[in-house]
Amino acid sequence: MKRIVSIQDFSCIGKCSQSIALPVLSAMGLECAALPTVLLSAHTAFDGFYSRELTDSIEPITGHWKRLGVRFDTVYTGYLGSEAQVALVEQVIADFAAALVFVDPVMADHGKLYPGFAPDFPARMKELCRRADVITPNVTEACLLTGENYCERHGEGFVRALLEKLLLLGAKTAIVTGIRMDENHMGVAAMDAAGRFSLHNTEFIPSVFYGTGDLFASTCAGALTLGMPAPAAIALAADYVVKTIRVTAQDSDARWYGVNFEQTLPYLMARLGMVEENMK
Ligand code: PXL
Repeated sequence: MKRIVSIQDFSCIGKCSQSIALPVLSAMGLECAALPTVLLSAHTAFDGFYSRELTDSIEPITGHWKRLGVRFDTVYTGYLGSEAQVALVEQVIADFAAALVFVDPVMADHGKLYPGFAPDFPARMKELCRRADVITPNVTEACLLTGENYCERHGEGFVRALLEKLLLLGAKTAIVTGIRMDENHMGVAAMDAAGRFSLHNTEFIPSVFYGTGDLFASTCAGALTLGMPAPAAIALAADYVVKTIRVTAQDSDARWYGVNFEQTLPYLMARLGMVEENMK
């Protein structure tokens, strides 16, 4: 069985980060080791959240894993609480020499940094992106990483330039989520080091749910770890997110500030050929 280490926060309430990565990667048939970076009562969109950085625990945990001789096929990083944590994660990447390093530079959305991130955090995140095989910023994060101006409508020229600038950071494949070329679609654009460009458009559903970026990243990291080519991994992850948003939008009780991905795991597994065709 392939093994992936997911390095991001644990939010007790609000579906995001580890509470998405663990079930999604498990459903995909991967063993997921979770290294929590921050413990939060609820994710940062909730007023008055309690947060405790677990920076001091990272080295003791990974030190134990090293002594045990644990190996990972993929290192997958998401929400990191501080620049000190970025440095520790760089060390994890160096120590475990995984075949795939997947960095989701979680720090911002809708043109703004998430609460708690200092304005110079993106510069540090850029350094981490250098060590990645694959990076998956949303448009806001991609603009912060490249110095492009954030905008809400994206022509192909803008998207290609964004991807080219992201690749200059050093990753082998850059994937940008939340591309809005027209009213009715939302897309995921990608470019690899050979300059191959792809755009996967899905229906745009006008609702805002937290954790959709995490759902995309977990699914995409899982699919790449399973050996899928990048375009297929992107299509699977984007389709799964849209299916999940559609289901969540119908739930008048969807109050936990996250998407109901639990209800759509059978779809994901069916797409992977893990359950009966008729569950698609
Ligand atoms: O979904 C990204 C994310 C991850 N972790 C925490 C967050 C957010 C977005 O708000 O608050 C703690």
